[in-house]
Amino acid sequence: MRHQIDREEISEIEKLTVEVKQIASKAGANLVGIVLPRAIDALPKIWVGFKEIQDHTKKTVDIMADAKSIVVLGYHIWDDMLELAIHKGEKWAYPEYFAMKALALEVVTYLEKKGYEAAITNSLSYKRLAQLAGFGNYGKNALIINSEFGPWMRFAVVVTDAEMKPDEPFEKNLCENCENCLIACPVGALAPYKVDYTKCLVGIHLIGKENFERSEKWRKFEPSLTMNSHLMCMKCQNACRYGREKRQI
Ligand code: B12
Repeated sequence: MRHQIDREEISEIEKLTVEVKQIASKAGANLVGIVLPRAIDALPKIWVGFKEIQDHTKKTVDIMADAKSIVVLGYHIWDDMLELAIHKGEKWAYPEYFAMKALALEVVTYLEKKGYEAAITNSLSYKRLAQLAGFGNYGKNALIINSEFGPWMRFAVVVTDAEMKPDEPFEKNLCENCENCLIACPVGALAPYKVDYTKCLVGIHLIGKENFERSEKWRKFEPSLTMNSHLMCMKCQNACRYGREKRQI
């Protein structure tokens, strides 16, 4: 009898896992993976220390006491136009992240309708979660590299008390001896597996380290299309040998 109950429970878990993955894919996710809270919580917290985020990444239990699964969503950046940054004074808006939020909300709504607790979080390391979800490896450009989409992926994360079947972590190193990204960075912000945000052009904008708007030197890497917008530097992503075919659609 006990054996039968266990099997029923497992099939419920598997059924929900399939359903959530289908909902997310229908909403536009290109990759969906499940990570168990204990897998990420076993790793030490990371100091982010970037702009207003003067904090460590959190443990899943700090976000939801009874968390049982983490849904990791990957969204393909198929065109440079998605790399738009639009500013309003000190604040910045990114269309790619609006898309990610809408996607994550679909998953939250679905789980809540089923009676589970679900919350979008920004306080866990997305890159670690993406590797644990099996999406790709932590690359020399400090981005997750997927064999199909390359680094052209953005992530969103939903923590839930619903039990789901975890995916296997990604274990290969796709970079091998390649250092294209390190060479391509126009400001020398990359060392293998590390980005210096005080040098990275994307970071410089955000921390206002120098008067970027007047800095013609870097303008060519971040062209302005309108009064309040520019495309974020993509040199390290463009240099990657993975994901190029998928951008020509
Ligand atoms: C702060 C931040 C930035 C800062 C600082 C970057 C940084 N230091 O990580 C700045 C503004 C510079 C930045 C720039 C960009 N970012 Co950013 N950023 C973030 C944010 C909010 C936090 C990242 C963080 O915790 N950094 C702190 C550092 C210390 O963490 P870490 O790199 O994970 O550190 C660990 C690793 O280095 C690891 N490690 C070191 N060596 C090795 C080697 C191996 C083999 C392994 C496995 C691990 C490993 O050990 C460290 C400690 O444990 C995340 C969102 C999130 N919630 O996670 C997005 C995020 C990382 N950014 C992202 C992107 C896309 C970008 C940009 C391309 C700009 C853009 N278009 O959005 C550029 C790319 C610059 C680059 N080459 O990395 C994506 C990454 C997608 C991907 N494919 O990986 C994220 C996940 C946002 C998202 N929603 O998708 N970003």
